Amino acid sequence: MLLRVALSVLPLIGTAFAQGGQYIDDELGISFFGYKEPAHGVTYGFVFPPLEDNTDEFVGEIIAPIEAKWAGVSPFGSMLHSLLLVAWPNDNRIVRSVRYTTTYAQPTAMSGPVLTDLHTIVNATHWKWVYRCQNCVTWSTESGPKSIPISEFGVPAWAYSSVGVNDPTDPQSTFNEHTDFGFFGLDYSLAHVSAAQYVLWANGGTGGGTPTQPPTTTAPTATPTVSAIPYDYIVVGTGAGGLVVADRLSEAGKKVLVLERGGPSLGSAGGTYQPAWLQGTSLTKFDVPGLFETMFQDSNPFWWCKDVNVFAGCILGGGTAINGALYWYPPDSDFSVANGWPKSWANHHPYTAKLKARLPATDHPSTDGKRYLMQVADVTAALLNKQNYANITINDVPDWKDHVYGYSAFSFIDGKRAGPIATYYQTAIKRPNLTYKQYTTVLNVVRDGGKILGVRTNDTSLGPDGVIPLTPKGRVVLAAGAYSTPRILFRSGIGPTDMINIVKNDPAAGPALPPESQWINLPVGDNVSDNPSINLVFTHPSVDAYDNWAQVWTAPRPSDAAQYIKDQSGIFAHASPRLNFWRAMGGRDGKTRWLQGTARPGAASVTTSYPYNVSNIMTITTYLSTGITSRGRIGIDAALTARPLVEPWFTDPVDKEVLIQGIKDLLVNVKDVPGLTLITPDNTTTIDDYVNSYPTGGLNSNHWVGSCSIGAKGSAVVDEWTKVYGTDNLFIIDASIIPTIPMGNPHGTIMAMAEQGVAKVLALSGGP
Ligand code: 6FA
Ligand code: ABL
Repeated sequence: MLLRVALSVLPLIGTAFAQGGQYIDDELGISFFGYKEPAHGVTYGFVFPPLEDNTDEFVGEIIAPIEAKWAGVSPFGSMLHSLLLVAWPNDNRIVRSVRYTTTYAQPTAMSGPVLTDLHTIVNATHWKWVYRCQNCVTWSTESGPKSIPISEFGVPAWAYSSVGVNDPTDPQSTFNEHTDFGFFGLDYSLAHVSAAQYVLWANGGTGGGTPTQPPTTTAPTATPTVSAIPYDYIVVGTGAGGLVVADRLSEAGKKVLVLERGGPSLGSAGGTYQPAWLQGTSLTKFDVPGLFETMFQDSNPFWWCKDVNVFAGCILGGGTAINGALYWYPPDSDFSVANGWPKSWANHHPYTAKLKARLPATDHPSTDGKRYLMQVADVTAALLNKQNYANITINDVPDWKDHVYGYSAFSFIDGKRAGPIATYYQTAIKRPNLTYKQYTTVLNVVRDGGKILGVRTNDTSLGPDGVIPLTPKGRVVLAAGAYSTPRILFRSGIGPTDMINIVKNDPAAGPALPPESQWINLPVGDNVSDNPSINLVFTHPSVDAYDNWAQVWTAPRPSDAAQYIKDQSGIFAHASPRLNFWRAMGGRDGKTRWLQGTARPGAASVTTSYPYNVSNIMTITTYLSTGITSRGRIGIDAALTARPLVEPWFTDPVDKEVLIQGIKDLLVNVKDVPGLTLITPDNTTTIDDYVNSYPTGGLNSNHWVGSCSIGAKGSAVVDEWTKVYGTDNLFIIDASIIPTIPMGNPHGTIMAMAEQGVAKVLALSGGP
């Protein structure tokens, strides 16, 4: 049992970590003082005779799921020079011993203590060992006597293994190092019962245990702990929102920890994943715009979040590392009161200006200033010209979104993906007051009522039980995205009761929940929207479908590859889109909805009875945008996978009518553009039938917003400061707080929103 790392040194610095309390063992009616460790579900309990009796003994228990091959506890809290109790099940019995060690090697039998088994249970799901330990409170060591601190606060340690001991029949069996360990706080001064009660239990009796204090099941108060470092701000997630927040908080001099569950993406940030043709360069799949379509074609797509059942990036940059990078400066409507924003948000211009200064848009991303593979833009412009659309530079006039088209604009710099990773992340990571931890997943926030004390992660090297604390006035900012932020909230006891109850039933996540009395009921997951989108596939003899992007990874056209490697110019400097357009539309409900189009070479799928030339295919995706009234709900299932519960597209039939009308209007002039042929849908399918039978998942645009909407108390999740209602110091700055679908593909709006959001967090008094 090598309790390595921190167990020998317990520098009792004041930070927060999981704290135990009183509970009743229902089977035995004994009230123990202890802790149910949430990661593995093992309970460690103790009860002592009256302090003044000074009897040098206690009654203890370990209750473990059957998966626990052995479990141990050090009531003193260290591995060295300490009484260590260890047990495991074998053949329906409990095998146990008291151990001791002076080095980080296998602990061996400890002389002095006397163990008596009081109750042992081994069944299909659990094992339980209730014992009396005499001569166990004080023991002698090489440097004098040591005692469990039975009159004050202690920090017991636990150890757990999923690997069995070498000889389970032998109480002194050797075993490998524990697979996990941690600590919890326990106020031993409260862990005493009357002499009569204690004597009953110490002799195998049961019953009589009554709660004398409300149970504390979670983490909570500021107490002594081990090595975890406290931070002023903990930012969870490095997507479009998180990186802006991390940069601005660290710029303001705060001590910031940024936690990201994924690994590196761009070459400049440590990424290395590249096709053979890029070997010898520092360019990765994520850097090269022309590799965008291969995000959907790769045999090992490690960048997707595996526990979110729509596309979401779990990698440095989040969605901005893997997206099409279409980038629009937000129009005023994106932050208007009419679209659900608090009045204090309406003037977004200063924040968009800050964003532009860091990340200017480009509609000619190739480093030589030329545009490449533009046939699709020409063909689509010819169609739109028949319908009185104006040709503009879209980001020059963000508010003009009716009957306009222009070249696709991107968040690329120097012919490479930039987004927030090549900009905000680069300045943030250089600051000594910012710490970045990748491959670290936040499971829940640790809280005492409305006060957040820290976050619990999957990395136990960062703090006891993976808990990383906040400084006394510290704050957490969640930026884990529209699906993962809600999941963190559910796992923290924040959200609708049905979602928290799913967490409660999960063996790993359930025990980390705060008591039900502290659950905070908020509409997390409601009010979700995403653009419904429909693909229209065409052919035109001028179009080069670029082999539908199928060759760009393994066999790129040699001259294009060479040109890109030379100076990041050419076709590979663009993602697939070439042209975008917008128009406004009235609906029979009197509301205005906007329609967006994106045109690109190639197609995700073709369904047609026409013969067609595959090398000439192109797609116009039509999206219904700002103004949609449909809303859905997202949440988690029993596996804690985040998913749509109510799909958000076309819950209002008027949305569908308007999109159908927009498609029909667009197609009216196809016959007027020589050579342009609509192949999907083909002439055997009406537009109404095509839209009505469209697979619902295919309507997904990956633009999820609204699951933690900003707005008024009672109907929203965060207030105008982006603070979660019912909490003192928990904030959200990501797509989830946006109440209404933005006008364009959203990462520009999300980053501008984050500029304004983090400014508000810094301005809100009471913080660090
Ligand atoms: N938006 C655009 O503006 N233009 C586009 O062209 C565009 N294309 C796409 C696209 O092609 C795809 C396939 C997808 C999925 C999205 C696209 N979007 C596009 C949408 C845009 O990327 C997203 O709207 C935007 O990135 C959302 O920004 P957020 O800040 O709200 O969230 P992210 O998902 O970007 O980042 C969340 C981060 O948190 C990730 O890094 C994730 O790994 C991390 N995370 C999640 N759970 C965590 C946890 N428990 N602990 C620690 N980290 C966690
Ligand atoms: C976006 O904003 C969308 O979220 C993406 O779906 C879209 O990319 C990009 N921008 C670029 O317009 C499409 C790909 O072009 C398709 O090949 C792919 O099938 C689709 O995403 C998947 O959703």
